[in-house]
Amino acid sequence: MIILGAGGHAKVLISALRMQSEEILGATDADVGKHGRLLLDVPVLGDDEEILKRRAESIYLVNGVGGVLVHPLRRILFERFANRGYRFASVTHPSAVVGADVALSEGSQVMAGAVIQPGCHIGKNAVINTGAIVDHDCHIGDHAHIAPGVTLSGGVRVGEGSHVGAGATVIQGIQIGRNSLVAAGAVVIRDVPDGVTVAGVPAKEIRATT
Ligand code: JB3
Repeated sequence: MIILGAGGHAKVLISALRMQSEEILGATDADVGKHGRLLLDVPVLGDDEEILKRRAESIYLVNGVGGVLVHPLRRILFERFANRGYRFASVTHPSAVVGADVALSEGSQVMAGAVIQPGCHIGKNAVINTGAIVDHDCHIGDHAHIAPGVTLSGGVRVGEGSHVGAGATVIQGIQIGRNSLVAAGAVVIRDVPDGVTVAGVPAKEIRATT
């Protein structure tokens, strides 16, 4: 496995992968100042050219860049390498609880202490971060990020590329559009359209995201 990015999110992933004894060749990073250093015990090999030196079928990639909306680098990296035939591993921390018949898509990441109840779909390259609760029959779109401590009640849909901020609560059956941002701590009791930011209790639209 090779991890893309050598920052905070990558460190958390390395910790999860180590608990499953996965072999990690190294990480890549755009910052030359990190090249040759260690992230935990994993060497930073160089930039993303290090990946292209290896045949797509010979390695799995792990997307170590966490951010979704401010700059959609996480999505860009996933698409750049997936389009060249590279495969992204799905990572689930051993302490996460993943219910029966949950569908985890390519490159999805479920962090420590997260709970995903039955009937959920987690899209490609999506993150269910530390301690988040995703209750039954939720649909999390590709490239979406559910931040630490979020609670999604039953049957919530989160659109592609959206970010639900730390500690937010979304009541049952709500639909959140694509590329939208739910601010940290918000309580969402109405549907959220595409491309907007909502904040507060109850959450209200405060601006367009893009
Ligand atoms: O809130 C939590 C629990 N986690 C946050 C996570 C979701 O997002 C975390 O606190 C941070 O806010 C953020 O983590 P992330 O994405 O690891 O950010 P940072 O620590 O800044 O590391 C990003 C790394 O990606 C940096 O070392 C960049 O140099 C590197 N990078 C930038 N462009 C790149 C590229 N790496 C590769 N391989 N390729 C690039 O094109």
